[in-house]
Amino acid sequence: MNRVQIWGVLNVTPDSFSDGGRFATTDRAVAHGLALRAQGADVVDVGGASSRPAGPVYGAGAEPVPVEEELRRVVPVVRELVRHDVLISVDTVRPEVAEAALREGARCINDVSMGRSEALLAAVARAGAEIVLMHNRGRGEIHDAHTTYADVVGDVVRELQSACARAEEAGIAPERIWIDPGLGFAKHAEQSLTLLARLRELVATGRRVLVGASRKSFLAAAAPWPDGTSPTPQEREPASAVAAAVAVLAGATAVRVHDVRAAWQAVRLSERLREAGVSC
Ligand code: PMM
Repeated sequence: MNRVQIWGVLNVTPDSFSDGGRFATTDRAVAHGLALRAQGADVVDVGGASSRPAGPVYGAGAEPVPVEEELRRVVPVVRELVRHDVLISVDTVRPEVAEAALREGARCINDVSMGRSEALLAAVARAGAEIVLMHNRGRGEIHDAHTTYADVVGDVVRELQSACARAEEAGIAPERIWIDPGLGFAKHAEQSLTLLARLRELVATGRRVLVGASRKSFLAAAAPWPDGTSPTPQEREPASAVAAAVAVLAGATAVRVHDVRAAWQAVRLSERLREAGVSC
């Protein structure tokens, strides 16, 4: 069976929920990208604009970043990491950023808008690159208009399938398309938990599945501290490792994580367990 990929998150942003500001300069971001690779990341996922959605979890959500600023953050980091032969995905919803990153040698665009932009899809198709279509509604805000599902897993699979069809119509080869359940985006904590528990239904589509549970608030909601307080994002590593293990046992192709060293152990052990017959 193929090895499960580990995608290391590299947020070149001042305001990401879990590691905001730590890698906001090009030099620090490049150094962290190289460290992630050395720790075992197969892909480094570079983001220059936080996608933190508005709602009860994050309040007002992330400030919109002008496209010039996103380009300024992302392009030099991609250029330098590609020069060091790091496989790069770029987390963006903007066609200008996708196009510039692909020109610098990024192999994949991680699109948390599930393929909303025709121009972005066309840029990926032209470059012969890969795309992650992450399930989302609106900008991921957690309010009734977005979080009403007949059956959260069935609806997410159906909406992802129609996004895949649009990507294929735009000229992206089916084997270059990934799907992602979009945990925490337009989903209450219980809905994210259900998607993780029933991940097999996404895997059954035959598409490659990427799962991003790392440090998300639904993990904290499921496992608050004994005094009722919520573990901080950094305190969610043990839960993140469990979620990565569940994803591997359900047949995911890759996990997107902040702490690559912790995920390495969880993923490698889960692969051994899967070979021994354990499944989720
Ligand atoms: N989550 C975040 C950002 N980008 N991309 C994909 N494909 N899947 C995710 O779950 C996902 C994502 C949340 O923010 P973070 O970068 O701070 O983890």
